[in-house]
Amino acid sequence: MTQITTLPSNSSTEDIIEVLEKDGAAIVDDFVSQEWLSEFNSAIQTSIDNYKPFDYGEPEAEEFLGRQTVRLNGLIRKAPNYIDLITDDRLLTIMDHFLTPNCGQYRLNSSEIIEIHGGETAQELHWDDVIWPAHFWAPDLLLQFNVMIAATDFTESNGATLVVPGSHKWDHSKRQPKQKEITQAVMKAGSAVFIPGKTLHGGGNNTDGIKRRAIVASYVLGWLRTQENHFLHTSIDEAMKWPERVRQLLGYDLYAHYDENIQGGPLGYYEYGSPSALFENANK
Ligand SMILES: O=C(O)CCC(=O)C(=O)O
Ligand SMILES: [Fe+2]
Repeated sequence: MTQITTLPSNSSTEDIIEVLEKDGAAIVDDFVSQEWLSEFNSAIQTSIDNYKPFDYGEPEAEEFLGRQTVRLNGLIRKAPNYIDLITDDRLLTIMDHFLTPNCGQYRLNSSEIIEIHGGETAQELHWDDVIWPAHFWAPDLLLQFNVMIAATDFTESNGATLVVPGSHKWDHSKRQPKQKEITQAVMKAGSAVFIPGKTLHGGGNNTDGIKRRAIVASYVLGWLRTQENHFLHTSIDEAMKWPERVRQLLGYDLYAHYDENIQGGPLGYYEYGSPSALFENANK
């Protein structure tokens, strides 16, 4: 039976990167503190209590996103301490390693709650990079990197994420996982599972009715469109109060990069310059 390597909370980013390079997945125990998690969970609870199912449109989208699953995005607005997560030094070091070889600057792609309730069926195994056509043109180019924090315990019976370690190196058009190659990200609340965009994975089925809540922070190459439109969850006045790095991650920057390996930009003009001009007198 295959397993995801679980690393202790004091692991170095080098150790985490080594496992991720080899297996395409890793769990880090106690990645966030219990204090941070309870503050986050209290802040988000109102939004979860007020949740009204979205109309996802196509039945395929409904099937994929889940009929017994509460999903929310816009976490930057719904839970103020989400900012600490997306600017966590360890996360950014790992993103620097995996994403900056393919771009100048990366951005936050999506911020999500995925709370799987009783009766939810397993999500189709997939790789997250598939939402950009570039995935099919350049199947080996990593576009996006997903980190999921367990906001409740993830167990075999409440929908812990299904993961296929090693699948980041497969030719996905040729190879399907065998049952024994699929495992689950079983972990305690506060732990994190790292899933780069070429690794096969999917939400698990919930047979015991105990709610399984994940906090997602995914990052994407800065020259691709982000899955979530972060601007619409905030205002310039609110963004003014954030640290500059948070604004950059949310897209209030100009993407430009020119070196011998990769060239592109400028993208994201505001008045033919960087949107950061809007914040010139704000906190750095
Ligand atoms: O909820 C999970 O465990 C995984 C969800 C997922 O992979 C997705 O929605 O893309
Ligand atoms: Fe996914």
